[in-house]
Amino acid sequence: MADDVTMPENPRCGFVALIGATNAGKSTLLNALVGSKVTIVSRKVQTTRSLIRGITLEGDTQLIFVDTPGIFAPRRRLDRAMVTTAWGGAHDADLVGLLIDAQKGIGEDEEAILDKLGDLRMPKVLVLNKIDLVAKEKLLALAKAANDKVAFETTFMIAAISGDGVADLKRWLADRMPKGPWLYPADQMSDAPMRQLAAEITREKLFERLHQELPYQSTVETDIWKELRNGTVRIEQTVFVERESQRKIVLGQGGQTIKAIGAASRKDIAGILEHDVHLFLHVKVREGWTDDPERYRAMGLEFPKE
Ligand SMILES: Nc1nc2c(ncn2[C@@H]2O[C@H](COP(=O)(O)OP(=O)(O)OP(=O)(O)O)[C@@H](O)[C@H]2O)c(=O)[nH]1
Ligand SMILES: [Mg+2]
Repeated sequence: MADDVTMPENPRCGFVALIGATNAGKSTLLNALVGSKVTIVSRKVQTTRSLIRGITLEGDTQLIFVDTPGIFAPRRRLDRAMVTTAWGGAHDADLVGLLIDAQKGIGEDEEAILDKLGDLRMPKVLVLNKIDLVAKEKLLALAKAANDKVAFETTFMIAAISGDGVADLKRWLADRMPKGPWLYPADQMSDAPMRQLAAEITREKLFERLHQELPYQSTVETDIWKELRNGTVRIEQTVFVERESQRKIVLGQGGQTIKAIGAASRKDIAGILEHDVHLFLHVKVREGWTDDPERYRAMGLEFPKE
Protein backbone atom coordinates (compact mmCIF):
# COMPACT_ATOMS: atom_id res chain seq x y z
CA MET A 1 0.00 0.00 0.00
CA ALA A 2 1.17 3.53 -0.76
CA ASP A 3 2.98 5.39 2.00
CA ASP A 4 0.88 8.47 1.41
CA VAL A 5 -2.32 6.97 2.86
CA THR A 6 -3.16 8.90 5.99
CA MET A 7 -5.93 8.47 8.51
CA PRO A 8 -9.11 10.24 7.32
CA GLU A 9 -11.08 12.72 9.41
CA ASN A 10 -13.73 10.20 10.45
CA PRO A 11 -11.98 6.87 10.59
CA ARG A 12 -13.49 3.53 11.45
CA CYS A 13 -11.64 0.57 12.86
CA GLY A 14 -12.71 -2.83 14.08
CA PHE A 15 -12.07 -6.52 14.49
CA VAL A 16 -13.74 -9.23 12.45
CA ALA A 17 -13.20 -12.81 13.61
CA LEU A 18 -13.40 -15.53 10.97
CA ILE A 19 -14.59 -18.72 12.59
CA GLY A 20 -15.77 -22.07 11.31
CA ALA A 21 -15.11 -25.76 11.13
CA THR A 22 -11.64 -26.84 10.16
CA ASN A 23 -10.90 -26.64 6.42
CA ALA A 24 -13.77 -24.20 5.70
CA GLY A 25 -11.31 -21.81 4.06
CA LYS A 26 -10.85 -19.19 6.81
CA SER A 27 -7.15 -18.71 6.17
CA THR A 28 -7.63 -18.61 2.42
CA LEU A 29 -10.24 -15.87 2.91
CA LEU A 30 -8.04 -13.89 5.29
CA ASN A 31 -5.23 -13.84 2.74
CA ALA A 32 -7.66 -12.81 -0.01
CA LEU A 33 -9.06 -9.98 2.13
CA VAL A 34 -5.61 -8.68 2.98
CA GLY A 35 -4.21 -9.29 -0.50
CA SER A 36 -1.08 -10.98 0.82
CA LYS A 37 -0.10 -14.22 2.47
CA VAL A 38 -0.21 -13.60 6.20
CA THR A 39 -1.54 -16.99 7.31
CA ILE A 40 -0.95 -20.52 6.07
CA VAL A 41 -3.32 -22.77 4.15
CA SER A 42 -3.42 -26.51 3.51
CA ARG A 43 -5.71 -29.24 2.26
CA LYS A 44 -5.39 -30.97 5.62
CA VAL A 45 -7.58 -30.23 8.62
CA GLN A 46 -6.40 -28.25 11.65
CA THR A 47 -3.81 -26.20 9.88
CA THR A 48 -4.16 -22.91 11.78
CA ARG A 49 -3.12 -23.22 15.43
CA SER A 50 -3.43 -19.73 16.89
CA LEU A 51 -5.02 -16.32 16.28
CA ILE A 52 -3.47 -14.63 13.28
CA ARG A 53 -4.35 -11.03 12.46
CA GLY A 54 -4.50 -9.67 8.95
CA ILE A 55 -4.90 -5.91 8.58
CA THR A 56 -6.29 -4.00 5.61
CA LEU A 57 -7.94 -0.73 4.61
CA GLU A 58 -11.29 -0.29 2.92
CA GLY A 59 -12.22 3.35 2.34
CA ASP A 60 -11.99 5.10 5.70
CA THR A 61 -12.04 1.84 7.62
CA GLN A 62 -9.18 -0.19 8.96
CA LEU A 63 -10.34 -3.80 9.14
CA ILE A 64 -8.50 -6.19 11.41
CA PHE A 65 -9.36 -9.76 10.51
CA VAL A 66 -8.66 -12.52 12.98
CA ASP A 67 -8.00 -15.97 11.56
CA THR A 68 -8.83 -18.67 14.09
CA PRO A 69 -8.14 -22.40 14.41
CA GLY A 70 -10.92 -24.57 13.03
CA ILE A 71 -13.55 -25.61 15.56
CA PHE A 72 -14.10 -29.34 16.01
CA ALA A 73 -14.68 -31.81 18.81
CA PRO A 74 -11.24 -31.77 20.44
CA ARG A 75 -9.46 -34.90 21.62
CA ARG A 76 -5.87 -34.03 22.40
CA ARG A 77 -4.47 -31.23 24.55
CA LEU A 78 -3.28 -29.26 21.53
CA ASP A 79 -6.77 -29.63 19.98
CA ARG A 80 -8.39 -28.25 23.12
CA ALA A 81 -6.03 -25.27 23.19
CA MET A 82 -6.83 -24.51 19.56
CA VAL A 83 -10.60 -24.69 19.95
CA THR A 84 -10.57 -22.58 23.13
CA THR A 85 -8.44 -20.03 21.31
CA ALA A 86 -10.84 -19.94 18.37
CA TRP A 87 -13.83 -19.11 20.58
CA GLY A 88 -11.73 -16.55 22.46
CA GLY A 89 -11.02 -14.84 19.15
CA ALA A 90 -14.75 -14.69 18.42
CA HIS A 91 -15.60 -13.23 21.84
CA ASP A 92 -13.18 -10.32 21.40
CA ALA A 93 -14.40 -9.26 17.93
CA ASP A 94 -16.77 -6.48 16.84
CA LEU A 95 -18.32 -8.81 14.32
CA VAL A 96 -18.08 -12.53 13.68
CA GLY A 97 -18.02 -14.14 10.26
CA LEU A 98 -18.99 -17.80 10.24
CA LEU A 99 -17.54 -19.67 7.28
CA ILE A 100 -19.20 -22.82 6.05
CA ASP A 101 -17.73 -25.01 3.34
CA ALA A 102 -20.73 -25.07 0.99
CA GLN A 103 -19.76 -28.41 -0.46
CA LYS A 104 -19.56 -30.02 2.96
CA GLY A 105 -22.70 -28.32 4.28
CA ILE A 106 -23.91 -28.56 7.87
CA GLY A 107 -22.39 -31.58 9.60
CA GLU A 108 -21.80 -32.29 13.26
CA ASP A 109 -19.09 -29.66 13.76
CA GLU A 110 -21.10 -26.96 11.96
CA GLU A 111 -24.19 -27.88 13.99
CA ALA A 112 -22.26 -27.48 17.25
CA ILE A 113 -20.83 -24.14 16.13
CA LEU A 114 -24.25 -22.78 15.11
CA ASP A 115 -25.64 -23.81 18.52
CA LYS A 116 -22.90 -21.97 20.37
CA LEU A 117 -22.85 -18.94 18.07
CA GLY A 118 -26.33 -17.92 19.21
CA ASP A 119 -24.87 -17.03 22.63
CA LEU A 120 -22.56 -14.38 21.18
CA ARG A 121 -23.93 -10.84 21.36
CA MET A 122 -22.12 -9.17 18.47
CA PRO A 123 -23.49 -9.10 14.91
CA LYS A 124 -22.78 -12.15 12.81
CA VAL A 125 -22.52 -12.73 9.10
CA LEU A 126 -22.79 -16.03 7.30
CA VAL A 127 -20.21 -16.72 4.61
CA LEU A 128 -20.79 -19.73 2.39
CA ASN A 129 -17.42 -20.54 0.86
CA LYS A 130 -16.27 -22.76 -2.02
CA ILE A 131 -19.28 -21.87 -4.17
CA ASP A 132 -17.19 -22.90 -7.18
CA LEU A 133 -17.89 -26.48 -6.14
CA VAL A 134 -21.69 -26.47 -5.66
CA ALA A 135 -24.93 -25.80 -7.46
CA LYS A 136 -26.99 -22.68 -6.72
CA GLU A 137 -30.00 -24.59 -5.30
CA LYS A 138 -27.85 -26.26 -2.74
CA LEU A 139 -26.45 -22.87 -1.66
CA LEU A 140 -29.89 -21.42 -1.10
CA ALA A 141 -31.01 -24.41 0.95
CA LEU A 142 -27.83 -24.20 3.02
CA ALA A 143 -28.24 -20.46 3.61
CA LYS A 144 -31.79 -21.04 4.80
CA ALA A 145 -30.86 -23.90 7.13
CA ALA A 146 -28.11 -21.83 8.79
CA ASN A 147 -30.26 -18.69 9.02
CA ASP A 148 -33.02 -20.70 10.69
CA LYS A 149 -30.61 -21.46 13.51
CA VAL A 150 -28.81 -18.16 14.00
CA ALA A 151 -29.90 -14.55 13.35
CA PHE A 152 -27.24 -13.58 10.81
CA GLU A 153 -27.25 -9.98 9.55
CA THR A 154 -26.85 -11.27 6.04
CA THR A 155 -25.35 -14.08 3.95
CA PHE A 156 -22.49 -13.89 1.48
CA MET A 157 -21.65 -16.56 -1.06
CA ILE A 158 -18.01 -16.55 -2.05
CA ALA A 159 -15.08 -18.51 -3.42
CA ALA A 160 -12.12 -17.40 -1.33
CA ILE A 161 -9.77 -19.31 -3.60
CA SER A 162 -10.55 -17.15 -6.65
CA GLY A 163 -11.61 -14.02 -4.77
CA ASP A 164 -15.16 -14.28 -6.10
CA GLY A 165 -17.43 -12.16 -3.84
CA VAL A 166 -14.59 -11.16 -1.50
CA ALA A 167 -14.60 -7.44 -2.44
CA ASP A 168 -18.35 -7.16 -1.71
CA LEU A 169 -17.91 -8.84 1.64
CA LYS A 170 -15.06 -6.51 2.52
CA ARG A 171 -17.06 -3.39 1.66
CA TRP A 172 -20.05 -4.58 3.64
CA LEU A 173 -17.88 -5.28 6.68
CA ALA A 174 -16.09 -1.92 6.46
CA ASP A 175 -19.40 -0.03 6.76
CA ARG A 176 -20.22 -1.89 9.95
CA MET A 177 -17.07 -1.23 11.92
CA PRO A 178 -17.25 1.17 14.87
CA LYS A 179 -15.98 4.74 14.60
CA GLY A 180 -12.48 5.13 15.94
CA PRO A 181 -8.88 5.75 14.97
CA TRP A 182 -6.87 3.17 13.05
CA LEU A 183 -4.84 0.97 15.36
CA TYR A 184 -2.05 0.12 12.91
CA PRO A 185 -0.02 2.08 10.35
CA ALA A 186 -1.78 2.25 6.97
CA ASP A 187 0.67 -0.12 5.26
CA GLN A 188 0.76 -2.81 7.95
CA MET A 189 -0.75 -6.17 6.96
CA SER A 190 0.08 -8.36 9.93
CA ASP A 191 0.89 -7.91 13.60
CA ALA A 192 3.01 -11.04 13.76
CA PRO A 193 6.78 -10.68 13.55
CA MET A 194 8.29 -11.96 10.31
CA ARG A 195 10.14 -14.71 12.16
CA GLN A 196 6.81 -16.15 13.28
CA LEU A 197 5.32 -16.06 9.77
CA ALA A 198 8.49 -17.71 8.47
CA ALA A 199 8.04 -20.56 10.98
CA GLU A 200 4.42 -20.91 9.89
CA ILE A 201 5.43 -21.09 6.25
CA THR A 202 7.80 -23.95 6.98
CA ARG A 203 4.98 -25.65 8.88
CA GLU A 204 2.77 -25.23 5.81
CA LYS A 205 5.36 -27.11 3.75
CA LEU A 206 5.46 -29.86 6.40
CA PHE A 207 1.67 -30.14 6.11
CA GLU A 208 1.96 -30.46 2.34
CA ARG A 209 4.58 -33.20 2.42
CA LEU A 210 3.91 -35.25 5.52
CA HIS A 211 0.95 -37.48 6.20
CA GLN A 212 -1.22 -39.05 8.86
CA GLU A 213 -0.32 -37.98 12.39
CA LEU A 214 3.04 -36.45 11.58
CA PRO A 215 1.89 -32.92 10.72
CA TYR A 216 0.01 -32.79 14.00
CA GLN A 217 2.97 -34.00 16.00
CA SER A 218 5.38 -31.46 14.61
CA THR A 219 5.92 -27.77 15.17
CA VAL A 220 8.39 -25.19 13.90
CA GLU A 221 10.24 -22.37 15.66
CA THR A 222 12.58 -19.75 14.27
CA ASP A 223 15.80 -19.69 16.30
CA ILE A 224 17.97 -17.23 14.41
CA TRP A 225 17.13 -14.33 12.11
CA LYS A 226 20.10 -12.40 10.91
CA GLU A 227 20.13 -9.68 8.29
CA LEU A 228 23.48 -9.79 6.54
CA ARG A 229 25.31 -6.80 5.13
CA ASN A 230 24.74 -7.87 1.52
CA GLY A 231 20.98 -7.62 2.03
CA THR A 232 20.32 -11.34 2.41
CA VAL A 233 18.72 -12.89 5.46
CA ARG A 234 20.01 -15.94 7.30
CA ILE A 235 17.25 -17.88 9.03
CA GLU A 236 17.64 -20.95 11.21
CA GLN A 237 14.62 -22.94 12.26
CA THR A 238 13.98 -26.07 14.27
CA VAL A 239 11.31 -28.62 13.43
CA PHE A 240 10.27 -30.43 16.59
CA VAL A 241 8.83 -33.93 16.38
CA GLU A 242 7.80 -36.43 19.04
CA ARG A 243 9.92 -39.47 18.18
CA GLU A 244 13.12 -40.55 16.46
CA SER A 245 11.12 -42.53 13.88
CA GLN A 246 9.34 -39.28 12.93
CA ARG A 247 12.63 -37.44 12.67
CA LYS A 248 13.77 -40.00 10.11
CA ILE A 249 10.61 -39.47 8.05
CA VAL A 250 10.96 -35.68 8.14
CA LEU A 251 14.58 -35.97 6.99
CA GLY A 252 13.71 -38.50 4.29
CA GLN A 253 16.09 -40.71 2.38
CA GLY A 254 19.41 -38.95 2.11
CA GLY A 255 17.74 -35.86 3.61
CA GLN A 256 15.62 -35.29 0.53
CA THR A 257 12.32 -34.59 2.33
CA ILE A 258 13.70 -31.86 4.56
CA LYS A 259 15.58 -30.46 1.60
CA ALA A 260 12.38 -30.14 -0.42
CA ILE A 261 10.55 -28.60 2.55
CA GLY A 262 13.37 -26.11 3.03
CA ALA A 263 13.50 -25.18 -0.65
CA ALA A 264 9.73 -24.54 -0.84
CA SER A 265 9.73 -22.54 2.38
CA ARG A 266 12.78 -20.50 1.42
CA LYS A 267 11.15 -19.55 -1.88
CA ASP A 268 7.95 -18.31 -0.18
CA ILE A 269 9.78 -16.41 2.57
CA ALA A 270 12.09 -14.76 0.02
CA GLY A 271 9.04 -13.75 -2.04
CA ILE A 272 7.41 -12.06 0.94
CA LEU A 273 10.61 -10.36 2.12
CA GLU A 274 11.67 -9.47 -1.41
CA HIS A 275 15.18 -10.46 -0.36
CA ASP A 276 17.43 -13.45 -0.82
CA VAL A 277 17.08 -15.89 2.03
CA HIS A 278 19.34 -18.62 3.36
CA LEU A 279 17.23 -21.04 5.33
CA PHE A 280 18.69 -23.75 7.57
CA LEU A 281 16.37 -26.35 9.04
CA HIS A 282 17.20 -28.57 12.01
CA VAL A 283 15.00 -31.48 13.00
CA LYS A 284 14.94 -32.35 16.69
CA VAL A 285 13.12 -34.93 18.73
CA ARG A 286 11.37 -33.39 21.67
CA GLU A 287 9.38 -36.12 23.24
CA GLY A 288 6.14 -34.85 24.72
CA TRP A 289 6.35 -31.38 23.17
CA THR A 290 2.54 -31.46 22.85
CA ASP A 291 2.48 -31.47 26.67
CA ASP A 292 5.13 -28.78 27.10
CA PRO A 293 3.77 -25.35 28.17
CA GLU A 294 6.78 -23.61 26.61
CA ARG A 295 5.86 -24.83 23.11
CA TYR A 296 2.32 -23.52 23.59
CA ARG A 297 3.68 -20.12 24.58
CA ALA A 298 5.81 -20.10 21.43
CA MET A 299 2.67 -20.79 19.38
CA GLY A 300 0.68 -18.08 21.15
CA LEU A 301 -1.68 -20.56 22.81
CA GLU A 302 -2.90 -20.92 26.37
CA PHE A 303 -1.74 -24.19 27.91
CA PRO A 304 -4.77 -26.25 28.91
CA LYS A 305 -4.32 -27.84 32.35
CA GLU A 306 -5.40 -31.23 31.06
N1 LIG B 1 -12.52 -25.10 -4.30
C1 LIG B 1 -12.25 -24.24 -3.33
N2 LIG B 1 -11.35 -24.56 -2.38
C2 LIG B 1 -11.10 -23.65 -1.40
C3 LIG B 1 -11.76 -22.40 -1.34
N3 LIG B 1 -11.30 -21.74 -0.27
C4 LIG B 1 -10.39 -22.55 0.34
N4 LIG B 1 -10.26 -23.70 -0.35
C5 LIG B 1 -9.36 -24.84 -0.03
O1 LIG B 1 -9.77 -25.43 1.18
C6 LIG B 1 -8.63 -25.97 1.88
C7 LIG B 1 -8.61 -25.45 3.31
O2 LIG B 1 -8.35 -24.06 3.29
P1 LIG B 1 -7.83 -23.27 4.56
O3 LIG B 1 -7.89 -21.83 4.23
O4 LIG B 1 -6.54 -23.83 5.05
O5 LIG B 1 -8.98 -23.64 5.61
P2 LIG B 1 -9.11 -23.21 7.16
O6 LIG B 1 -10.56 -22.99 7.43
O7 LIG B 1 -8.20 -22.09 7.47
O8 LIG B 1 -8.64 -24.56 7.88
P3 LIG B 1 -8.03 -24.76 9.41
O9 LIG B 1 -6.94 -23.78 9.61
O10 LIG B 1 -7.56 -26.17 9.39
O11 LIG B 1 -9.19 -24.56 10.34
C8 LIG B 1 -7.41 -25.57 1.07
O12 LIG B 1 -7.04 -26.67 0.26
C9 LIG B 1 -7.92 -24.41 0.21
O13 LIG B 1 -7.22 -24.26 -1.00
C10 LIG B 1 -12.71 -22.09 -2.38
O14 LIG B 1 -13.32 -21.03 -2.43
N5 LIG B 1 -12.92 -23.06 -3.33
MG1 LIG C 1 -6.64 -21.98 8.78
